[in-house]
Amino acid sequence: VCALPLTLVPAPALAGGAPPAVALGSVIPAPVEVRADGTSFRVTPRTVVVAPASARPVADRLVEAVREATGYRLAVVRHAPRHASAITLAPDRSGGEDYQLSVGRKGVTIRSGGNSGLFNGVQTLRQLLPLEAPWIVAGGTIVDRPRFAYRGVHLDLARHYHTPDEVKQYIDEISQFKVNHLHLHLSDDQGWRIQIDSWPRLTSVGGAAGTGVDGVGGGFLTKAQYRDLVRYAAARFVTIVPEIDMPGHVNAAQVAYPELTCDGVAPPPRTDTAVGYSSLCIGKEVTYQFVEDVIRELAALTPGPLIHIGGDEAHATSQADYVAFQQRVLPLVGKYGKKAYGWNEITQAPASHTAIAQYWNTGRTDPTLAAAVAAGTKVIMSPANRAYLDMKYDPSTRLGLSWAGYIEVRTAYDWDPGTHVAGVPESAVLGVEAPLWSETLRSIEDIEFMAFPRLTAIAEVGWSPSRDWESFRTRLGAYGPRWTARGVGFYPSPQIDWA
Ligand code: TNX
Repeated sequence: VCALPLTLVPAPALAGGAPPAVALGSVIPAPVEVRADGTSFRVTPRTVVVAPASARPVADRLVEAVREATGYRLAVVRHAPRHASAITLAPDRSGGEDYQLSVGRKGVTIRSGGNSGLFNGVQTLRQLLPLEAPWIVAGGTIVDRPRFAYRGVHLDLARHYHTPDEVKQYIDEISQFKVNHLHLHLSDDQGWRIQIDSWPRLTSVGGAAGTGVDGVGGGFLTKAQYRDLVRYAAARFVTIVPEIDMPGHVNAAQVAYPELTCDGVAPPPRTDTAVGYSSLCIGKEVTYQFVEDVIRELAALTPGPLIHIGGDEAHATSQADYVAFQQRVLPLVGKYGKKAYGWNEITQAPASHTAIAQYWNTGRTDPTLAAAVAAGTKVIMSPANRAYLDMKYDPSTRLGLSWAGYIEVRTAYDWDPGTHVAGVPESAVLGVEAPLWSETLRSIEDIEFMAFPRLTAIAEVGWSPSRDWESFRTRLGAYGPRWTARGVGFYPSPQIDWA
């Protein structure tokens, strides 16, 4: 069993054969245990994928990945013919996301108790396949499991709408790093991005052309498109977490439905990037009718366990009103069978003690959060000065904001979610999430430039048991050509020696 840095020792060549181009441990996020044994396996057009019927969905992803890498269309069979060269998916009794990958002369075996674990093993195998022929994989064994159950990204569709195809492209990329949640920010002051049948003007007005920062963009997801996205993500073991932000960040809803303001007068549409000026009317009953309708329809669209109700930056809501609102709204999520998730401000309300708080502040202490944690609140860590993918890398970055500082790759890597905030022990932390707000982002190219390579740092923080910057930067430098080959325009950080 090697410690992290040793996993980078290349496996020796087979006699007479070409050496494996990728060391067994050259994987992001770093696996828990790596034992290279000096053998190797070669993928050929006659290699078969062996999988029981239950693992067929993972086998299909594996076939797709091998075809993308090598051009070979491997057959999927239930039982391997004798002497066949095989990649075998083998269910066993281990935990759902854990997996074991063994590579020997005759084949590769990925074992896991769950399809999510088999999928994780497939993602590891993808990184072990060289970028070019010969398709030789280093021999040995990897035993791997996640540190945290929740490893997420967030994407803001409200400030600029991003199409279902763009979201799918992002899912394809994030799932390769074992990221398993995608939080979609579906409403904000500028726009409303999800069809709600009981309040149709939310999208006919709030999702119209021009409803984006600087009047650029507009659009929304129909329920059919949303369901299709949920299915697409699920096939890659990514759970979509929908967010409707309230009681602040609601200007677009109030433009569509003036009864959601206290004076009943529609505010002007907003395409600037100010925050903290809008609030639902806490004392009006129609507010709770609206909120309940939205939560009910959202819950019906959501197979996953979580609904995010926002709750950030409600500067136009008094503290007493804010708490009164959350005391009523957080339990509504439970009424529709889901667990409530919100930005860390929700911890001001006692009803958050059965909810999940997303820590986005930049400090290392937060007495309100710590008190909530002592009372039962669970936490997902997104400290803005570490995990925000919309912060500029340095002052010259053409996209992004800088209110939480500049975040180079090492800054995103060098922190520990289990000790980051006083009074929030690892046992209270469900995981990490890397938000990507889109005030300055227009296209999938913009998304990719801000997310990569930094997201891989957050993914490793969430998955791997320990961090080792030198090992990480070596593995990341070696990974770069894979993005280039797929046309992903990543930021070529000067902290990394790119291959
Ligand atoms: C703060 S982070 C916000 C968002 C902005 C973001 C920009 C949070 C919960 N709220 O409204 O888009 O900063 O970085």
